Amino acid sequence: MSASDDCLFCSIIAGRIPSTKVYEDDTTYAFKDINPKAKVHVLVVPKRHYADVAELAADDPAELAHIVEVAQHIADDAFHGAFRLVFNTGLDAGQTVFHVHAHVMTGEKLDE
Ligand code: DGP
Repeated sequence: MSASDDCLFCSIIAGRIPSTKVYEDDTTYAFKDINPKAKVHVLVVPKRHYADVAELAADDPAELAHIVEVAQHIADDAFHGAFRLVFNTGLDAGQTVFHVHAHVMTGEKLDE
């Protein structure tokens, strides 16, 4: 779970790679997805490096709960509190960046 220089999202959190910040606090960073799948599509990540949501849940469940709170705040602002939360976990589930990230999709009525 150590942060690595070659982790894309560690580089974004550190500001070495630009991103459009939506929210930040001591433990958590949120930024717009580069390839949005909804009107509002934000990635919420812990600043500490964990490969996926299972690793985060095992080591720091409070941070996982906090990520859900941040998602709720984003949706409260964007779309009366309604949102979709997705954690792709594992290559075969479509995970491409191995720093855990919640996809928060909101801002419009979503397909079922
Ligand atoms: P996943 O497939 O679940 O690992 O999602 C990775 C997401 O990360 C994908 O929706 C696109 C997004 N993404 C990849 N590279 C960048 C980047 O450099 N900047 C931003 N803002 N998003 C990125």
